[in-house]
Amino acid sequence: MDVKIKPVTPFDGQKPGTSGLRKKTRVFMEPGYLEAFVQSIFNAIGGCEGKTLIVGGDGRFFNAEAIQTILRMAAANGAARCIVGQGGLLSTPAASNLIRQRGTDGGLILSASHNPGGIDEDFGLKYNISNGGPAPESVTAAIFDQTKTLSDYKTLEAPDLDLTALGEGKLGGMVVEIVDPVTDYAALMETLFDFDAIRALLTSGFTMKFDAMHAVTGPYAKTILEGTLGAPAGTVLNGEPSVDFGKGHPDPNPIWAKPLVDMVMAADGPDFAAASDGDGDRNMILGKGVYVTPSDSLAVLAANAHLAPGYARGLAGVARSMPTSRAADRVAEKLGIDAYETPTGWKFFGNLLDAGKATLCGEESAGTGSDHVREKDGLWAVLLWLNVLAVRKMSVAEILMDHWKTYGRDYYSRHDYEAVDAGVANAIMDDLKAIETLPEGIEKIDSFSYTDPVDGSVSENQGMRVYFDGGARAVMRLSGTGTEGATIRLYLEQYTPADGDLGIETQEALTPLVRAIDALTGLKTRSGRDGPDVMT
Ligand code: VG1
Ligand code: CO
Repeated sequence: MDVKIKPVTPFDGQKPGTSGLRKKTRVFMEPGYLEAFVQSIFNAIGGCEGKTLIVGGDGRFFNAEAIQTILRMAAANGAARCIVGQGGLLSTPAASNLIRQRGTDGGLILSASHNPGGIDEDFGLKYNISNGGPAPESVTAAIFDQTKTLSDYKTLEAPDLDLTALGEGKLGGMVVEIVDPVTDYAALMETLFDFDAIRALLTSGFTMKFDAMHAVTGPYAKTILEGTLGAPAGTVLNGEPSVDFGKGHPDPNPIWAKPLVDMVMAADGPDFAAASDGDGDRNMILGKGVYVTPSDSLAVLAANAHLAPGYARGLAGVARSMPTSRAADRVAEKLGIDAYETPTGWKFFGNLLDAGKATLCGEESAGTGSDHVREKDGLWAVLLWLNVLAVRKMSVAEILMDHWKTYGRDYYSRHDYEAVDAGVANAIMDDLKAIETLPEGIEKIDSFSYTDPVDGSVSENQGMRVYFDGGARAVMRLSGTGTEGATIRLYLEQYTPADGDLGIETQEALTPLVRAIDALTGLKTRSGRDGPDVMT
């Protein structure tokens, strides 16, 4: 085997963010850039000698080339085996599942998730540990440390491998096993849900659409929904993965998945619709005439999960990221189970899931998941919703109203100010932190700090929380997944009890909060914007 040691000068800024390293594709394509980051991962995990790794990605531009580079480097670093999704494809939850099912040491997932793909768009890479979850902060910090001092990387002089044929091949001393990306994941779903009940629903005249947004879930959704569950052909929209996601944003929210939203809002629209993102870990849930906010979706699923076989035993606890609305906490309280509030990013749920403290987890950013893997899981959320709909025999709108009439409603929206000058964004955050005298109507302002209840690790500065008199809350934090300037995220939440007005239009219900935050921070003036770029 012809191992080459190649010198490399450290690159600035290879610091993993909320979910791995995300940069412009052209940055990842700079000579040595990807290699430096991959070698830093390998060094940080104590080398690759004898290890087995899962490798796959969302199929975006540069996915195929990057996988070849990673495989050569894994072989040169002494890995025993790499298990790769056919064609280089693996959804993030499917990769997490394979890491667990195959008992591997970890995996490398190539994705920039919901960010657009293409040579002038975004690329990303993250490392997941042996529990199947994103590397925790201790590991990402070690990776970042390595990137600062790296002097060389190891690779192999070898031609590209054919990733299209299933089965085993060799790259130097390393076995490369190409697996179908869907099979194991689909089998896992079948253990969790009542497929017979869902099949009966989907063949009863109930109509649904699933928008794969030209991203990785197309093959998964076609196999499971149209194949196993008998939904008619054409249920899955935009089901062919493409390197640039059909030039769209593969982001399942009312802005980027507007055609789907328009469809369910029409009188002749489907009973149920859903979408997933670039790498298949996010979900958007819609019913005829309604959009279910991700925070509400988590709460509804927590209240109804026991209706699916995989959760019939009940839930151990529910965890949500801090900016996610407190709707799930109300369900946990009623169920008499623990509710956890973690920083943004799925890596913070890993310990709670491993320790059996939480069964369901969710984020306001369209991420929902459970202890079946260690990532959020878009199709899983869709199947759980379908299972609940099949059992309760109610529409999505009825289930939502019934939920609010039981628990009250947390009006909720996130406002994003994208590509803001980083200096301005940081100053807005710093000034908010420095406020000493609370203006009238504000009860408390604090900076969220999290102590992991399992390993005691502390994560500080995870976002500013503003609590208003009367129970409303606003959260402000800077995005850790962007690739241009800073994105300010403003999360707004107003609770109305079960006997209050449950039918107000969301943005209208939140207008007073928006005004109060603007008065407090000068957000619009200072960012030079009339309003947010995106509201979800
Ligand atoms: C965003 C979301 C966060 C999510 C993360 C990764 O992070 O807010 O909830 O975990 O993306 O999701 P940030 O730091 O930009 O707010 V994905 O589907 O992009 O891997
Ligand atoms: Co994603």
